[in-house]
Amino acid sequence: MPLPEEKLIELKEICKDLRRNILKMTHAAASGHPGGSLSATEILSVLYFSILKYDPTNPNWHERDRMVISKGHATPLVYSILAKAGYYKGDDLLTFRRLGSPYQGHIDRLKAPGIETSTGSLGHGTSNAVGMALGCRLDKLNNRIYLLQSDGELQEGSTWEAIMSAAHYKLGNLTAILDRNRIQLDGWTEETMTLEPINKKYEAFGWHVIEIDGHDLNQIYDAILKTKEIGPKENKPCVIIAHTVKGKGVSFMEDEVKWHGVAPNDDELEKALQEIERGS
Ligand SMILES: Cc1ncc(C[n+]2csc(CCOP(=O)(O)OP(=O)(O)O)c2C)c(N)n1
Repeated sequence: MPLPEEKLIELKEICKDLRRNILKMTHAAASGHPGGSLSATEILSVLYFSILKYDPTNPNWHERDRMVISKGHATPLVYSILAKAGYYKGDDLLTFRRLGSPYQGHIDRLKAPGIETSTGSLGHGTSNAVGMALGCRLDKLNNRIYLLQSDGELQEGSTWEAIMSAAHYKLGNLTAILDRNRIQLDGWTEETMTLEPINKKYEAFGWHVIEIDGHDLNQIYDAILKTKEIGPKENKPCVIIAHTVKGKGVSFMEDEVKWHGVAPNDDELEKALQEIERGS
């Protein structure tokens, strides 16, 4: 099912705004992770503004959906989106990565409201999400657990233990979205440690798999709705393999390994903001 036209327009504007913030925050901090924030912008925008059940005035609302961000370095995106969702005023986002700021370089659930679980050490989010899915099922909650995974962290063995247990426990309330941007910290995943065929691996582990263009808002929305139906019907966890581009939206950052963890300087910021403005 496609997004309503008005929603689609709204989400496109939100994505532009988030991209501006990602660039400004990393520029102000002179450090951070723009590449993997820009690749996941559409995924998290659809989740936070069309799918997830939450209440920013009551972050611990028991019935909420759980959103686990396993790629805990994508902080410029996560804080920008939580500010937009109403968790923070957002006027202090430029304190990002400063001593004492709630907006630390890796997400910390004790510092910033709306963070479901602290991550940053890769390979922990999937097992956290599995535990939450089991807990919510025990509590008979009518909610879902969403998990944003990175492709680099599929090289962590603990991730596959969690993937195996999700299928064993028939966690139909769990949807993972894999940000398949093909680049990790200092190289292409397939050169560093081959991951493919990812779809067959998930299938072999008992998951339902959907593959999409991870920058197409309609495809993201439609795929998530499908997992909400298929998961509980087949008693299976679902994964959406979202094919994305690291650094998406800024021509000189796209598909460039360097921009995993480097901040733009003054000139680069200006050029990048102009590109975002033009929507090119
Ligand atoms: C256990 C662990 N080892 C190493 C690192 C250092 N590190 C930070 S990000 C990263 C990889 C980034 O690639 P990916 O996980 O695919 O993230 P994305 O491209 O989506 O930003 C690594 C190895 C880490 N955070 N955790």
